[in-house]
Amino acid sequence: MQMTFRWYNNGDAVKLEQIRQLPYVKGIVTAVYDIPVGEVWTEEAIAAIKKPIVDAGLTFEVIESVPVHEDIKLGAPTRDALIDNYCTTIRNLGKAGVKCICYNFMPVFDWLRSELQHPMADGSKCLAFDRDTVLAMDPSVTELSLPGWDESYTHAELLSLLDKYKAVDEEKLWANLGYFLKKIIPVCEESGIKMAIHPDDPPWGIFGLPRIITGRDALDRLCKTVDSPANGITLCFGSLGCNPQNDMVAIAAEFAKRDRIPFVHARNIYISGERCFNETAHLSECGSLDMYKILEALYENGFDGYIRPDHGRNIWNENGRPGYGLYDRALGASYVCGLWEAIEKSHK
Ligand code: CS2
Ligand code: MN
Repeated sequence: MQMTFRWYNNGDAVKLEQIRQLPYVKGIVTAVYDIPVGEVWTEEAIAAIKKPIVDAGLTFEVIESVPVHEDIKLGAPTRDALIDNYCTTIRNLGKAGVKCICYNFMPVFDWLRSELQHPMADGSKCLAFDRDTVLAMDPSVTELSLPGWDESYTHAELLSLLDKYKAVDEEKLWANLGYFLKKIIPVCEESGIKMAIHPDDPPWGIFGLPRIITGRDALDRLCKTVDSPANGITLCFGSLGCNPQNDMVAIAAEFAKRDRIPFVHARNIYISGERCFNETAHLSECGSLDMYKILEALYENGFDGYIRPDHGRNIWNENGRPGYGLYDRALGASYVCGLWEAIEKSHK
């Protein structure tokens, strides 16, 4: 297991000097943010983000994310050229020593929440999802902006994208994912890279958009689509775990055993109702997930990939990027490393 920490390069209020003082964090998870989606990440652009990380004594082995252009998800005629660019980016990342690429295949939106600063009883703030509040923000019927997304799209762009997806149901999205994977996985194999698809967050369809990476059967189908260890998953506890039907301990055990988990996002959430949840401190007793049991299932089934703490709360008045401040993620990483040490030593 290698503990890592997500860092948004020089644009991040959290500094590498701070991260390097967390002795259990060995590596950085980052991305090139200034190249438009669909274009090639050049060797120069990759070298520029890598340098400060290795200079700080941290590893540069995990990318989150190389975003997938909407035309690939839509299966548009332009997709072949875009997939060629994606393959070139994979090759360039492989040359720079990257071993794992996290990505997602969610149409239009990545994660969705109703609130980014949900007040908790102890004065901390967290990301929360309330089903009715989110449904009331449907961009096709209101002008309301979705928390976290108002800078990514204009209202007109959103409407046009939502319109294009009317022709893409779940099966079509699976077909488009399969088309993409069949082209990129051989390139990953040559480049020493494992792809790690991030589950849909939350794992159910929203605003009529299909979402397919939602639970155990979907992960099984994904693995079978291209049967290679390079075609893996990011086991994001909080994304899958907010559907109580997803047995996270069983999922962790099964896919670690199948050697398909190169990357783990350790996050706890509290399920407060049907399709309602809020994020919590990482500690098991704070949320609905048994972090110890999930990590133990990973350990017992041979997991030896990368882990990072996912989404922290906003504590101590930090006011960081939603989910990505320093303090609560640092506490989360420490907690996960503590659990891991205990699991390791009790299994000797
Ligand atoms: C992340 C995702 O912040 C988060 O919720 O887990 O945004 C993740 O980076 C992407 O889905 C991966 O492509
Ligand atoms: Mn995640």
